[in-house]
Amino acid sequence: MEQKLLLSQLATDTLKGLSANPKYLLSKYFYDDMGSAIFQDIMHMPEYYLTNCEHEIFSKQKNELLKVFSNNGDTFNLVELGSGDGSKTKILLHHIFNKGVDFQYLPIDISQKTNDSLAANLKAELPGLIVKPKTGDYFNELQKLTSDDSIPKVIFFLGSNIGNFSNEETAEFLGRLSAYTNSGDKVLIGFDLKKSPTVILKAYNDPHGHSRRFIFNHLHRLNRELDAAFDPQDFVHHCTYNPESGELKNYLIAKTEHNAQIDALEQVFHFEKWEPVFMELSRKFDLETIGQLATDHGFEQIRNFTDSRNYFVDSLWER
Ligand code: AVI
Repeated sequence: MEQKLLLSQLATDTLKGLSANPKYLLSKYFYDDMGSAIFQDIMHMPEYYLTNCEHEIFSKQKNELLKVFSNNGDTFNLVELGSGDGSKTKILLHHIFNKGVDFQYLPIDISQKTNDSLAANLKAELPGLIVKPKTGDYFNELQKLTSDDSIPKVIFFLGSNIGNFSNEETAEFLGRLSAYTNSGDKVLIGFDLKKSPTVILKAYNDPHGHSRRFIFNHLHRLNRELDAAFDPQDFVHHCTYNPESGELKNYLIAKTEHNAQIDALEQVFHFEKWEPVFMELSRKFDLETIGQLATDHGFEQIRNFTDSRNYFVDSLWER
């Protein structure tokens, strides 16, 4: 039932995106099982500095982080939106648990499979920790938490996932985050910062080809799930970085003029030679913009935790 619903949403969004001028596809569809596995490869490569930076911030500043999460060891719920395998968060979970602080970990993820494996993993690693995974939409789950709980929350949204949102989506996301938090609740949001364009472009145009595979997986997914007939040979991956706006953009560009049939949509799409299909935005921020986002959405910025190279920031805000 759920599979059918997801499929029809994919079909609807694909029809809309490929009928638009200029054409686009939505990056949220990168993350099927195959795409999630490729993203793990991306996170493990040295050029993709984002993961290492956040890992460094958590490893080196765990004491300071805990101090701002919990005044005098007061209890709290640590909620994580899009927890995935929780690899970075585990550094903090170990630390907070070992300090004897009374807290529960509530990871929220869209994938039941991911949640099950995280829960099993934490049970083995930290047997005494209370873990209550929630599977589903971030805000549906957050709403349930807000309505039935008076324990202060610290909400994580890590990895610069926020960078994949357009300005409108960012405003909507932060607006809803604000609506589902109470006075005194805190949020920790990971933002990738503006830096040398060479460093940024290498992270998204890596020599191992993982980023290319990641972007192309979208076409493979359409071939698999919508009976599309895309030939990856007809496209080339291209990424651009605009140092003024901080926008890293991923495209697929048609190498030849051609048609591609999508059976599930009963439609043929025409591509001109060198026609771009916009695939993903990955925005890089400056500290001033981050502070502005906090105040615009009713949060007070408490502290920025940066890595030693100032490549990345985990920004802590309070409602
Ligand atoms: C998930 N997200 C934060 C990644 C990013 O860096 O924007 C997705 C990604 N796209 C290409 N490489 C990684």
